[in-house]
Amino acid sequence: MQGNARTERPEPTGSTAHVMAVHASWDRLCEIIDASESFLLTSHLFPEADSIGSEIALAHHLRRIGKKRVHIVNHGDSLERYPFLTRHYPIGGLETLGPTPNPDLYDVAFCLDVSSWDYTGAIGEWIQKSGTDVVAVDHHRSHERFGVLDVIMEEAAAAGEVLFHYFKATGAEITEVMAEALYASILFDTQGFRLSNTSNQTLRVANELLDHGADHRYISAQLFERESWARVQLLRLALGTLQRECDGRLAWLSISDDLFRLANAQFVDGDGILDFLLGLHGVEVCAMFRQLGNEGIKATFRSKGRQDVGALAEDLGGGGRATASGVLLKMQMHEAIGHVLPKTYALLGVRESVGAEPRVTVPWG
Ligand SMILES: [Mn+2]
Repeated sequence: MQGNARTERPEPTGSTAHVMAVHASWDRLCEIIDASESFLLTSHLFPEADSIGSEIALAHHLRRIGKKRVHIVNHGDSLERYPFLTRHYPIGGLETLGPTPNPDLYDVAFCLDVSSWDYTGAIGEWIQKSGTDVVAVDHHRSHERFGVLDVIMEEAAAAGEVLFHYFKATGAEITEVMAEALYASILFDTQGFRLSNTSNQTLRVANELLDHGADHRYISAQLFERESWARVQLLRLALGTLQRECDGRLAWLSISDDLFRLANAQFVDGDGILDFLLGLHGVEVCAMFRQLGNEGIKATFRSKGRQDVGALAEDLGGGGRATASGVLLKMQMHEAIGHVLPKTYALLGVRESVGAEPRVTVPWG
């Protein structure tokens, strides 16, 4: 059993004020963990590898330092996509918590990799109504600061990278399972160290995680080479709606409920399509409009780095990072597209769409 004692401290980068703020956060986080016995860990809707990797790594750490009650609870299914991570720790749904918010069930609720209550679903509602103290650990610039402590490192590539710095700062042992989970977080959120959130520091952290037993080739294969047939069918149908505008600098597509049905796929199966579009030569920004049942349209954005799609999403009422962002619009598909596209043209510095490809008519378009 390992204590939570602080040992050597690597210096965070950035301004003096930022360094001091980060140090203060580690101290405060350490105090909160020391003073608590029961923990609820959650993340955003449709949790992906950064969410789950962060949850698994933190749950393992808390168990190793002797905490008895540590529950990971997510809204929606998180078990199918990353069995190599989820085999290491049970992940429950709302049924774990029970229907009535109970302030006595947990001392602390960790909200990992999520910038707003809007993206926490039923679990977030339960936490808010229960009045449980919240600690947020995140790397999104637009974080709404809803915790008794918010540890937000915007320079970190992933929530998993933030947790790594915490473990290092407090001298916690990083086990092989934790290293694998954190490496998966970072590898996923940088899409294989390709996105502009990949800093020197990120690569140094990744290197240390390899030293702690993470296997780069294995984790890469688990994250990027396990596409389901339904996901590839959805990609095929979604590409039928692909539009190229602004002289090829903007690419966008839309996925209606019909397409999800045709592909026998779910909303979450559309994740990753934008990263594929970003591979197009000449494209600087891409957008995807996905119908989320009756909730509305989820618009997501990617940028190669010149344009700040985080600011675009914030302007629309959502959030994210400069290179990856999103917003849920309570609109019909055509309204959402009409609302968002002019703003993407403006982001690219053009007044209106120019050089649009003639739209290909497809039966489901
Ligand atoms: Mn993340």
